[in-house]
Amino acid sequence: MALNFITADEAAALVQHNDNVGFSGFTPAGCPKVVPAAIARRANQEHEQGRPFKIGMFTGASTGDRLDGELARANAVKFRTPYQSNKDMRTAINNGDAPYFDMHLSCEAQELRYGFLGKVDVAIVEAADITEDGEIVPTSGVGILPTICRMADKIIIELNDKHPKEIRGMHDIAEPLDPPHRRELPVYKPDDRVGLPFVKVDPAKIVGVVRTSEPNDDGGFAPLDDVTKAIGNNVAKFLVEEMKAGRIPAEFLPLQSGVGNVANAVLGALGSNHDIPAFNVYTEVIQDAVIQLMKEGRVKFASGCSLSVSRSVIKEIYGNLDFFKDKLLLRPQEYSNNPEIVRRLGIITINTALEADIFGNINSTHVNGVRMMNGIGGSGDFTRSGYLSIFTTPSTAKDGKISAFVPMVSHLDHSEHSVKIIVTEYGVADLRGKSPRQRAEEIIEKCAHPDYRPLLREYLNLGVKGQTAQHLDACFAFHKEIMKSGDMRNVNWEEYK
Ligand code: 0RQ
Repeated sequence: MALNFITADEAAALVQHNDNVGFSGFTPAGCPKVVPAAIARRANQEHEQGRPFKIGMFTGASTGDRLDGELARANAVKFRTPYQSNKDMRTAINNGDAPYFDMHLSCEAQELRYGFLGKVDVAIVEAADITEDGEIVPTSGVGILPTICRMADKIIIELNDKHPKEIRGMHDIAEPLDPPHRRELPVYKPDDRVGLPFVKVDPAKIVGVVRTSEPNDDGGFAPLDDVTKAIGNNVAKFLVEEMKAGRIPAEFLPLQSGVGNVANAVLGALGSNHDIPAFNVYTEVIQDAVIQLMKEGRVKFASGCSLSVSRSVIKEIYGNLDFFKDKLLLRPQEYSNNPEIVRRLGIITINTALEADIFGNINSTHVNGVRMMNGIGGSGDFTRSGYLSIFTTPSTAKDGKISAFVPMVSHLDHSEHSVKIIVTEYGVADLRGKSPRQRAEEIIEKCAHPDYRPLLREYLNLGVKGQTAQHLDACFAFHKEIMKSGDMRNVNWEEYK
């Protein structure tokens, strides 16, 4: 069947008001780049004519400004799920203009199949290659691509020539059966393949192919500062000690690390610490540091859902496919983040907290319990099932006015039961085998900023008896203080004594 080449505006005309649209990709990698902007233009035109135009949005995770930013600014969002990190989308969510629900990334594809989230009318997917019989080779990010292609009535392809056709073979595409027919997901080692190197769809559903030549967003990383460097080194030192104590096998275990500067710094520190052997990565987001370590022989293999790397690094990978192709594997998020696989492989998980409480509960998503930051992403998929679940955070935010450690988290994403280790620039709190009071003492003395240690010690000694010494009147005093004076250091416990 011949492919129907169309323009982005013609593709946008195939999307109707109220449609639920699934997008490929994971982080800006692998996301469509020109059709979403054309849909946003169409929404603006419809709104000018006094007609409604909004779409439901299923993405893999965060996307680029050309997707989330454009649709948020056009006020074209009927609903949005899951993880996002675009400034304008975040504003639309927190203003109530874009209804948003957050979920664990590994669950999204199955919840679509179970029918929990409604119909997928259109799938818009970026491809490096497409054949007339319906074989789609994804680009640098996969996300929920196989599921939305199978479920959608219509598929629109962005065929992007910035990604060479020769990356065919770098993907492993599969979908599990649904209960009661689900079998194990047979990934026993990070480099095990369980599917096909392409997504196979019914070619009759492909309503149009739009040619593009759009590069991925250029993420880039801030230069390492003293705080991120210290956090990275603390994680590396801790893992070396665990290995020496025999609690991590000598050949080491696969690693997952979240997104951002801290994650990049941690990987860099692990790579340059030669007490740690060359290791494998089983993660969702493969960042620049992994590619650098691969070149140095410190990372042997990386399985992920996307290559979320800067433009110069993606060019380097595509220019050296002979070296990289058998060391990198991109999977759907249902596999890259699957708790069954995470627990089987014994993954060491490293994610970033927005705030933690002194008893070991983590808030990854809500500023002051109210405003959505990004979403839980894959942190829950990995943390709950990990061999050793680590959270990192700078000890303070906003020039020291906010403590990352509070008496009670203002929103809960990861409970005390799943969190084993917390690391800041000051040190490592090991929460394993400790009671809530012992955990609080460990976190205050090892991780909290010295400015906040006396305040947190005083809180712990307000005289509450019980398993967990939470003072129900005082537990949000830090959060109330930031709203009142703008600085948590002004908290005064006298009124609670
Ligand atoms: O704001 O940039 O305006 O100064 O939050 O904080 O320290 O730069 O850290 O970029 O790694 O983000 C948890 C949001 C951390 C992220 C979170 C302010 C701070 C700054 C960012 P400014 P940093 P990061 C894989 C795993 C959840 C999902 C996850 C995240 C901004 O890591 O989204 O782990 N994690 N996914 O000043 C108010 C506080 C604050 C605060 C920090 N307590 N109150 N503001 N900030 N702490 C990813 C995927 O799943 C795809």
